[in-house]
Amino acid sequence: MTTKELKKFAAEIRLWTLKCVGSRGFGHLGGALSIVDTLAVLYGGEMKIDPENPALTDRDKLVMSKGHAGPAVYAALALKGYFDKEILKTLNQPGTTLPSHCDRKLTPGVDMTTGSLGQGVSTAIGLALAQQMDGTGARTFLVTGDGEINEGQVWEGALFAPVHKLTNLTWFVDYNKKQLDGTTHDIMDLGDIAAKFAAFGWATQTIHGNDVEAVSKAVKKAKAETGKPSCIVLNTTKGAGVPMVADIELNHHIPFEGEIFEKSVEYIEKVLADMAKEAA
Ligand SMILES: Cc1ncc(C[n+]2csc(CCOP(=O)(O)OP(=O)(O)O)c2C)c(N)n1
Repeated sequence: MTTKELKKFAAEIRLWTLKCVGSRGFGHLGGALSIVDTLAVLYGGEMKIDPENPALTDRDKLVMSKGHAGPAVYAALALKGYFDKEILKTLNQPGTTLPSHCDRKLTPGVDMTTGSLGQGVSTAIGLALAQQMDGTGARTFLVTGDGEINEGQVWEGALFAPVHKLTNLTWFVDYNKKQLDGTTHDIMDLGDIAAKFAAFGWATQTIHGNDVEAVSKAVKKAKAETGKPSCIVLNTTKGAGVPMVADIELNHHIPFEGEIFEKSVEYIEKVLADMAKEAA
């Protein structure tokens, strides 16, 4: 996809993330929106996948370790054709295939069950190691939150991957500077994240994580890396792309119905309409 197409895809993911969470009336919207541009780049072409065949054995895999960002993943999957977009409006309802947190057994296209923060690092490393042993050339992409990397388990994985030269593993840290009930600075300051990963033996990049062009370049660079796994620190905004959500100070899990829902959808629909006008 071109940069313009990626921007449009990101806006569409945002729109359907809003509709998905809006159907339930509340949800983890801030951290879902901050990671949308990375999802747009990955599902927009950087990941080797086949929506017609979600179980393709040598596919690339995504582990959304911050599993509460499920609605953004589901929106990307629906837009890629894994399932009907209307299913997005069944989020967390009884019998749904879309629980609030990612579940690989329920949702076509979801590669790993997540939600217990920190654990996705270990499972992503297992997947990457297996891909390497199989020699298919497939890759694993891992997304953690910044609050999530307060978990001790994460740092065992950070140590393991470079030792085992998992060059097929790319770890995105969604550095939106907020966690559940405050800032990462106030709760347990992370210091220089990239420097910590570099010290563990990772190839590191720190980029603007809500800029599809920057994410796209960074993923290509990570793919070209030899001998080291890659960590991409994404400088993002919690609620990115939707001011009605980004402007709420504590926007981790918010009520999302009525006026805020309508204004947010209206906002993104206008973004998409402006893009269409510009393209015409
Ligand atoms: C092991 C574990 N402890 C606590 C929680 C509850 N919880 C869900 S999201 C969250 C905050 C995560 O913050 P961050 O990783 O920064 O996510 P983001 O801001 O990107 O949404 C917490 C504490 C959990 N899911 N798993």
